[in-house]
Amino acid sequence: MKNYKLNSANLSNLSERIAVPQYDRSKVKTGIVHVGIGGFHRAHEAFYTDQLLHDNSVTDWGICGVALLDFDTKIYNTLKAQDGLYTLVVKQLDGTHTNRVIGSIVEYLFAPEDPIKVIEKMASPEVKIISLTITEGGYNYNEATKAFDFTNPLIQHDLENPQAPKTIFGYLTQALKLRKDRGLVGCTIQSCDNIQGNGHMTKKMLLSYVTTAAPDLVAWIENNVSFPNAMVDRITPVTAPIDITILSETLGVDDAWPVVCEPFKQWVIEDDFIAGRPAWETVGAQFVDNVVPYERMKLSLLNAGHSVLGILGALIGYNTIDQSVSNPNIATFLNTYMDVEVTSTLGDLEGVNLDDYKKSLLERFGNINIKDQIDRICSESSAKFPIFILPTVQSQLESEGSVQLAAFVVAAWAIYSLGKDENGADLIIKDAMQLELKEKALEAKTNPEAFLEIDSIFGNLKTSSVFVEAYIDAYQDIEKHGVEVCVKNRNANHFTKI
Ligand code: CS2
Repeated sequence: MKNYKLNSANLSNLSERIAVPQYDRSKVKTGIVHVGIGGFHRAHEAFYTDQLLHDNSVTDWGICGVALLDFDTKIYNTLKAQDGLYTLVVKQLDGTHTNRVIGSIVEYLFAPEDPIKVIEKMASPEVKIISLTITEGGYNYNEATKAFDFTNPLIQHDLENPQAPKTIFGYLTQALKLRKDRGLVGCTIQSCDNIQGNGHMTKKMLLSYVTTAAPDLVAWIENNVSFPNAMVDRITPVTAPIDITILSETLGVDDAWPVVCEPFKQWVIEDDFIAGRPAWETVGAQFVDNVVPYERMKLSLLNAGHSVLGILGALIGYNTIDQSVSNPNIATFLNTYMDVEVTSTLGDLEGVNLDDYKKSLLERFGNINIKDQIDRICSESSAKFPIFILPTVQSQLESEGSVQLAAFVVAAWAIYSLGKDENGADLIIKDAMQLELKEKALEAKTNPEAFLEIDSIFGNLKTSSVFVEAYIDAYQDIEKHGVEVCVKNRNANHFTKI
């Protein structure tokens, strides 16, 4: 079998072996600029949009993918070499793979190379939506001050260099300024990140920046830009070298960066698109009036569930989420956490059967084929805990509910932050706050509470004696007996209490 590099010229040769776009990509114009072309975007929004271009023969909703950071050189170069094409490998529960070449990314830009080009693209009249996957940490929100973090050196850089920004806030401000100055219509800025009220957050953070950087623009944004909230979901592990090899050896497709993901996908969006939108509902997205309860459900069950499995599993020495959830003690702990500490905080979720949802999560976590990396899950925990776990703790404290299991996970995170698992092996910790976490984790060895003093993560949680007591108890217990024994005891105690 002859191998072909994945690019436009080779598509017809590849079409006998793999599903390829059936629409004429050369006719598709950019209607969406998307910032952050990592795996998740390519498994989610770009996938839905590919399906839309395919089913509806529309031509005005192609995507221009923007790589914002220096760090993104590799993905930019890959997409450029492959004319924006890549393979989406859906790993089914039965071990089979469904492969499909996605064609919705029709343009790609590398912001550090040519910032003006990116600003112009965002400002161009045919672009109706600027969507974002810039990660939880990318919104520059400080949990302690509950405000935009102007001390961030990159933000200072953008304020001083508006024509050559480095952050999303600098780019959006310049692009919206151009739209206003040119008398153009506004657009929608659509967050696709795992943040409660992600549209609200985007608006709040952008307006904070604009109030300082370009105060005249504030009113225009208020009137001409919409920020729909959305819940996004599809588990997308980091592509492993073996994924590249399998495609090459079984199908003869040489794709330098395929994306792998689970079959499940969900996108629930508020219908608030000031300049129009694609009919994503025709390809499975749901449009609702208020997405906030769905977001809360997903963040505090799925994403928090991931963090629970990730941190506890990492300490035991596991590498993947399925290994962690296949340990019955950990699975019981997670179930109890979801049932006892999370469920009552979710309020009314009309039309959702929470029991089924929780059951399906356990199944998704257990998918042995996707090998979702614990390193991926634990990365940037300093941005994740305040969104995934701490709001639940806050709610529970307010209603005098249990916080025992959440406190246990936070204690495990403090120990994890020392950088060794329980067998003495090094943990790979990737976190923007790595140094501070380590410093506080070291202090916590003699004074466990020290870890809770990181205000930008924990806010004033250290003042809750109920939480602190449970946390210290868990910390000392884990140190003495290890995660697994403690989890087992907690499971048993919990059930006797009920
Ligand atoms: C994960 C998410 O990063 C994480 O910690 O929980 O990436 C998760 O896989 C996605 O949100 C699934 O939709």
